[in-house]
Amino acid sequence: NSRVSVEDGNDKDDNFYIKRCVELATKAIGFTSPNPMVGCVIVKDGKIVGQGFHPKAGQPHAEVFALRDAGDLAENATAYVSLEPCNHYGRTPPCTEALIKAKVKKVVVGMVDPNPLVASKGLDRLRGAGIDVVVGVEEEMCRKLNEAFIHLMLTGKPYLTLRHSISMNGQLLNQLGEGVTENGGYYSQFLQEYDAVIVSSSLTGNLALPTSQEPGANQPIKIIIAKNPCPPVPVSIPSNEVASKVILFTDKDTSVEQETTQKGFETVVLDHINLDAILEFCKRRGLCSVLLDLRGNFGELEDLVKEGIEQNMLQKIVVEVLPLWVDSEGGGNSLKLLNSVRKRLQVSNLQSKASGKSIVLEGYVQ
Ligand code: AOF
Ligand code: ZN
Repeated sequence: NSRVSVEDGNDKDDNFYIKRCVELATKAIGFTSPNPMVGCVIVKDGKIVGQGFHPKAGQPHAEVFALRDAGDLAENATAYVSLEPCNHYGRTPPCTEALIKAKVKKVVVGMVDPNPLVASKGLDRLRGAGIDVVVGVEEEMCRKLNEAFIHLMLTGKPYLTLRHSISMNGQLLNQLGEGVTENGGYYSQFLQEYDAVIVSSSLTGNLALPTSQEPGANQPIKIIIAKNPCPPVPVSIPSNEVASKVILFTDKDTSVEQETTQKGFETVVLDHINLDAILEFCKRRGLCSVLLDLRGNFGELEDLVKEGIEQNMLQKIVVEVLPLWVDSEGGGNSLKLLNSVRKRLQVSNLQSKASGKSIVLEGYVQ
């Protein structure tokens, strides 16, 4: 075991173990909302003697699983946690007390918990009990892991991402590229991170509703927007969709055909369909991350996109570029939709990756 100390006094092993915590935490990707994903390892004499992650809201926290796993070996050990241990009674008791009781010597934390109920109080409690505490190891990685949770805690709003596909000549496409929806494709991986995905009712026709193909993946709740000027266009939803996973949002001027209402999907009727109301609904349901997915005949989503951009409601934008050059016929609604919005957005940390035959761009709205 070679322990190398770096200049700021941060032990390189600390980074290694916090990365391991993040890796453990992601085993519960998509399943923890409204809670964050958290991982914990207990290390003694350079060896991992216990590990755990938070699987789901209502279940024990990462520290509890890791301490159980370590048993008596936790005494005088170092606990690594990707998020500050909580110091409050929520659905579960405080992790600080569990760590103190287990007599750990030191706690290394990835980032402070933005939850106002915790917000450094967990660190204070541990220090008060004579435990050595280090904070801010691999902080960026820990933040990225829980960007939706952090956003919700700081703003009180669910995290909102806009996704769309374009051709090489910059036309909006209503299709996805080859290979991206399959297991391992960006779209399949990306979907499992979201609690809800908003799609147009036309997606329920020939195009399949968004489903992640990752084994055992979280499947986001599908929020179907059924909105039509006159005459109302029928909404048909494949019967293989589990009713509890579909919520229909409509307005009082749209008549949803009987065939659909009979399927028993939860239906929310608003005076006017708007993003703010949908996000508020999601928040009340404990849905922290929402994907506005421009697929199908996304005319029904046009006002939502405009509202999202004009009211600065977007946190992330994902654009898939397909290796296609299309004419005005093949390009869905063309860029008219997005260009009609009178607002500039600054995007930061733009990153690209290849998936299937497409290139995917991802950036954060400042
Ligand atoms: C931790 N370890 O693994 C998680 C933490 O209702 P509860 O008891 O589940 O508490 C939820 C809050 O606890 C959540 O909002 C966040 O602040 C923190 N989550 N804390 O020490 C964990 N998941
Ligand atoms: Zn806790």
